Amino acid sequence: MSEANGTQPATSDALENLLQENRKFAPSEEFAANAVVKPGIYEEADADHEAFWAKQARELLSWNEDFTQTLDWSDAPFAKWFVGGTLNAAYNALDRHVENGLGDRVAIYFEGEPGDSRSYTYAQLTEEVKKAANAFESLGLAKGDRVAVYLPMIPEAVITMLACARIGAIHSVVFGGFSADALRSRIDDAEAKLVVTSDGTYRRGKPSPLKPAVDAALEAKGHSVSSVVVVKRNGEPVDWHEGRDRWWHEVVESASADHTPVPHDAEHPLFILYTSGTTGKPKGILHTTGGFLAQSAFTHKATFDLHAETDVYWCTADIGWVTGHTYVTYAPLINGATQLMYEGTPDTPHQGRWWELVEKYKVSIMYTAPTAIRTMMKWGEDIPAKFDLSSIRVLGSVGEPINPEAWMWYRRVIGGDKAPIVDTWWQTETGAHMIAPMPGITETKPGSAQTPVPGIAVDVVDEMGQSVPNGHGGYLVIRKPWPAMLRGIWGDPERYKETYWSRFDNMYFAGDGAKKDDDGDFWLLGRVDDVMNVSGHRLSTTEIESALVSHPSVAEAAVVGASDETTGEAVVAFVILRGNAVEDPEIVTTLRNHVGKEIGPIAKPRQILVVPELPKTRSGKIMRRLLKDIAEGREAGDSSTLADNTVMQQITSSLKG
Ligand code: 6R9
Repeated sequence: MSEANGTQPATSDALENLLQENRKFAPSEEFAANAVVKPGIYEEADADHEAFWAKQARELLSWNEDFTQTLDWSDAPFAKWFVGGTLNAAYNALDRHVENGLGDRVAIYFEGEPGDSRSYTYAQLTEEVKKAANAFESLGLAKGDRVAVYLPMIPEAVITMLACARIGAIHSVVFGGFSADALRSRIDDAEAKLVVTSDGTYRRGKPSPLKPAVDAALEAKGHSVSSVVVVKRNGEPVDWHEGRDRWWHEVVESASADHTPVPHDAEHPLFILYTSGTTGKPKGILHTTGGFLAQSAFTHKATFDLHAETDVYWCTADIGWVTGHTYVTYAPLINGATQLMYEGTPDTPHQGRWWELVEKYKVSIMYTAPTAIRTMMKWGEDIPAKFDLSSIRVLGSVGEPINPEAWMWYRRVIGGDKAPIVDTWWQTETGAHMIAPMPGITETKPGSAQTPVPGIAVDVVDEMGQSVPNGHGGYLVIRKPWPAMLRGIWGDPERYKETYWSRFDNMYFAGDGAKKDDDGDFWLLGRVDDVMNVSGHRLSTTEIESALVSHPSVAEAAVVGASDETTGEAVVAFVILRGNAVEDPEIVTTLRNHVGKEIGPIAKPRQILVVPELPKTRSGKIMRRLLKDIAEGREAGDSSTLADNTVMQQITSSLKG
């Protein structure tokens, strides 16, 4: 770990706390007896990991052409899974269930923030996707073209993604909270031909616009977009660009509901999803069809103990993040599950909204993030206590390490002290769960993601890439290719190799620190690189720093993630102002808004501290570790390697003043 980055000290504090944790919760006999996954699965997967995945792929997916080779790793680290196989993702998610007599099963219960609701059976959703596929084709979209999706959490988002998959077009979903600039850079990088958006959505009881950001993104000439399809959601007035813009209800609703899915190669690209890396430029993570779907479907079934006939599943993630891709759009539908989709915020119109929905839809599997759980803890347990949560039988967590207190609260208050908690570690890059308990087998431990998913080879290694013994910490790596692994970074194969495969020989380096406890269970300790995790969302320090220095008032900026009780980490920025800006009393607000505009509101620093200098090593690297000490209210640590060791003194006295 570099001197300049400084997550190490925080990591060892976290370790000490976690070592005190020794509670264990075994599944009840009844749960274990009815569980989808039986003991023995680990041995089966260990015996032959390729055979294991081949079996899952054949059992969980319908192939037009069976594959002839499970894994081709001859061009490592570029993997090919299920070579020679062909299939259609949308057919697997929809048509085949209708053909199998499940057309009347509800696929999606949708609940809008204002309280409107609608539901789609598998038959209805299939019809909508066929219409959307025809509509997109009528706009000139063809196999391999890219589509930017900038939509709120409404069924049209899922319909759009599946319609793309059906055609073989590649979707690139951009989170609705990202700015016009962020949207434009993603449109440009993928050279998207079509944008699908909406007039807007509802946020905290008020209409919130989306279309204006698309208009702003496409204002400057030289882009690749020929059509924009607009879903009418909140009815707010929008500007209209004749010839470019079309209403969804005109093009999609009038399209034919007959559409034959064509089979695509197992390695045909399914989607691109941009994620923050350690440099300023987001990476377009590329996923392909067969492997992604196989591991997604398997993990969704195994980790959540899905009984598709009876369960009601709810993942609270937005489709703008990978969790919304794998565990909202694809896996639940591939598995024929019934799921709930909710548009809004958890506290509108009241802080019990989520629990009201659990009661209303009898949600049995809930999947959310630690930041949400901690927020609910703050609001108080008398709020969920007002609702009937007895339908809940499995609780999932994702996005960041879950602290034992939040884990215990989740289990006791939401899970009625009986529902197993599955803490799932994975990434945009891994595509699907990689470390997670199997709820009918694993004795769960508060705060630990515990065991690699069957068929996944996870390890913790030291600086030299040697596996560490139990009871030790180090870097989290993946030793063998896995079906849902990213196939590359869009347009940049070198960066793919460099980012993930260059730190250790023949191992994928995830960027996370982890520890193995005495039982060999995994405990995740956060990022070891310059990526922050704010409410489960990845933000790059570099990206926010470049946004700050792009403002004319800022000479230099350094950003750190400071621990925050609710959001896990919070963005804290240290800036050196240019001479003429020093006297501006509004400067902090101006800069926060500037970051919001450049990247999106989620990236706005919680705090911006104006300082006279930044601590740097002789080689010019900013020592973020020292800034983190200040941001977290500690005495700054060892500053002996600073080029100028009076700098910390200058900073602290300027902040006091
Ligand atoms: C799925 C998702 C990935 C990063 C990852 C890690 C953190 C995710 C976690 C977790 C501890 C968990 N992370 N799940 N850390 N325990 N259960 O969040 O993908 O947005 O790409 O973030 O999130 O640091 O490296 P993504």
